[in-house]
Amino acid sequence: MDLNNIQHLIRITQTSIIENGFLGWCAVGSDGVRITMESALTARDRVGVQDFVLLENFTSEAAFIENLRKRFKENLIYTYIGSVLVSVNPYKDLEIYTKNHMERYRGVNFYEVSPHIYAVADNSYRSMRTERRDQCILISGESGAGKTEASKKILQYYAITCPASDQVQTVKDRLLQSNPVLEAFGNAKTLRNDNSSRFGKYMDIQFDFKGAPVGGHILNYLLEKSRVVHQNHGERNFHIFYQLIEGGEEDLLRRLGLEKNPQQYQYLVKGNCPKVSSINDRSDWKVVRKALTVIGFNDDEVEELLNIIASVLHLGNIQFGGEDSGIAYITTDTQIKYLSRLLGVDGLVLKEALTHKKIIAKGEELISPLNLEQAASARDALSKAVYGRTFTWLVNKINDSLAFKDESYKNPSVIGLLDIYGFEVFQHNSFEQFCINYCNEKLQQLFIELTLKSEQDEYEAEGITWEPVQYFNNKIICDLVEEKFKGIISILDEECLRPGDASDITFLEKLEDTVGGHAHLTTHKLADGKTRKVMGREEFRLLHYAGEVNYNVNGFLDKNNDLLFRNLKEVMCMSENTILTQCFDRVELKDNKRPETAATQFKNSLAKLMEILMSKEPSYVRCIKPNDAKQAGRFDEVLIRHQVKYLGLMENLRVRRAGFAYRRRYEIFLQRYKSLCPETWPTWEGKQVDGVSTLVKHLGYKPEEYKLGRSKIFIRFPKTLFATEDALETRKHSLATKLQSGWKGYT
Ligand code: AOV
Ligand code: MG
Repeated sequence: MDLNNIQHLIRITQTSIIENGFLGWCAVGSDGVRITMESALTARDRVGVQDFVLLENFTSEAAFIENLRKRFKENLIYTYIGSVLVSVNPYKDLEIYTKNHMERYRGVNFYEVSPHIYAVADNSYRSMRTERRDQCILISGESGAGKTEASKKILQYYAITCPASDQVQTVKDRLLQSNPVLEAFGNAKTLRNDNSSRFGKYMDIQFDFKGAPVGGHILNYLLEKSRVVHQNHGERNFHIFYQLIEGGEEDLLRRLGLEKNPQQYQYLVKGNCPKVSSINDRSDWKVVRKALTVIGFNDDEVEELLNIIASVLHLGNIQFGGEDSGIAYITTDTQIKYLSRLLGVDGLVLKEALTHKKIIAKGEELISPLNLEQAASARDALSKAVYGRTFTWLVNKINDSLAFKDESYKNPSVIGLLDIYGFEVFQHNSFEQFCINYCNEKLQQLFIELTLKSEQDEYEAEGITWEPVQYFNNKIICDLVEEKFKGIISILDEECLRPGDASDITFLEKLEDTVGGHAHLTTHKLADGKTRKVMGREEFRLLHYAGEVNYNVNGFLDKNNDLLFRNLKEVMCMSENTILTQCFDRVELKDNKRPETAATQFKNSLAKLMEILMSKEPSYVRCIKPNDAKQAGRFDEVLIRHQVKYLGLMENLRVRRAGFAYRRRYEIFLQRYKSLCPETWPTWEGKQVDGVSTLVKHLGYKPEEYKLGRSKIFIRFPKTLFATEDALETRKHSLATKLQSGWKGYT
């Protein structure tokens, strides 16, 4: 048998998976001899089962966990549930992300090689190319489970394996380099993760008709701005502050008026954690500095950006006196001098703005002095606004640099990558955790809608006989948070808008009154004797899909209002720093309308995101965190079982086992494969369903392999479709050979 032929026709069939319970290679030579090359996968690759669908006892959670454990011990962190990839964070570098690995997954069907994040990336890419349908890859899992790492691996895969030209290379470089920059400004060390994403990120990668990445676009979601001014014990501020201080060149720091010691800065000392063993701020600084240049920031822009970062630190060190009189004044003039120079603002005006409040009532300006506490909170509000808006500016700037410039080519194909902040629970949970966990509820809801629910709804709609699988639908929690008038966000907004005695506590009381009886919400007042003990007076508890979280209402109203006094906005508008003048637009000063609250903005942006995701064909990566100690090799069974449960993996498996791997609308299926059957080629005149029926019978599909629904064919095993794809390939190949030898007709 000709070896070239084997290579050309090499295909795995899933026969071996289904029949033997492990993956083996099957190659078919041109002489029709089928050989099995199991050696292509090592014995180690075959520890446990690579697809949970193959578990003998597939309804047993214990068997599921045992399979994960066996594989994890062998550093096999990836396992499928059908086409969903389950990934367990190894907390150590594995040699599985090399160029050689990328090559192994390129253009190869999902089941031909061992499970890998590259297989998911490649599969989406090929679907996008062959079916011309936009894709998205949704990565979920709790904080520290490995979402951000997974999304970076996917991006790297496209950057290395997709076709490139000089122009495309620039786009690839920029796509890759956007990561260190956004992580520097948007990630921080938390108790859950040393590199925790503190913003949600959705990135579109755009491809041209040749399949080369030609552009990108990022949507960012609610940055955790409060971290700029406060960090819990053991946590840090955003990485960029430490990178600049530790890595910044001496004359740069001198110019910025910064000392080489993070402990000097009030905004960096709250968590008492300036250094993290897993992070090298100094070398990260170099990476970020270079990345800014690759993305296309010129020196002036970098200078202005760093002026802002340094200014935030100086702002944090501004202190106030005036305890006796009750009227605040600034006691730290050095900071004002630096701020005035770095931001190009008048020092006196800034001082005045930091200690007075200006409001416009009935067309008249009213200025009143602030007390100590008010001044400190005005200062912090300014720092948060400056940092938050600069972050958005940064994302916009990166988007400009990634923008697809070819006007003549209107509709690039898209693969979207979603990497949000994972579900998190701390000892103290505030407005930020509420938003983050709500965002995770939405993503879980989408997973349910698109896999568990829609799969079963579709069988019903298509008239396919089906044994329903029960699952927990978290829509009830999403509704509790976002419903009009009586959802938590509505109640919070109402308190934010209500003049008079509205406070965090009245918000809590209103929650009790309105949704107190809800199965997923408890408050101190409503809790039974047992839970009352463990619940504070200022807390409400949500029973999320991923577990219980107590939220402390302290600060909810302020954070949701997210107000910045007018005179501070005015100072920023007058700044000579051009980034700031883009961030603080004068138009905002003219508009006296109350802006939407933070939670409502977030809710609306998530609704838009869901629409974007629903319009694309999704793939899922479900990340699992193996232990809370961030340690390699430790498989904490209790923790893992909890995640398997709430991620709905068992239900996912049950639906998958009972279901059909592929489905295609009749017209699409017929269009693609009609050349394989003399009766359907070149056109089928009758009903589409009859054409498909004729075609699959001709191809030798057995009755148990497929079902015909109202508008679609359902195929149970991937191997059936692979065999059909193989036949198509062979047909194309023989056609090409004929054409090469001068053949002109085709019947
Ligand atoms: P997350 O994105 O899911 O958490 P990360 O992707 O940041 O979690 O992963 C946390 C840490 O785990 C990383 O910094 C790595 O040290 C390690 N890690 C994750 N995946 C891998 C991998 N495939 N190989 C080696 N190490 C890995 V959060 O952003 O906090 O929700 O909000
Ligand atoms: Mg992350």
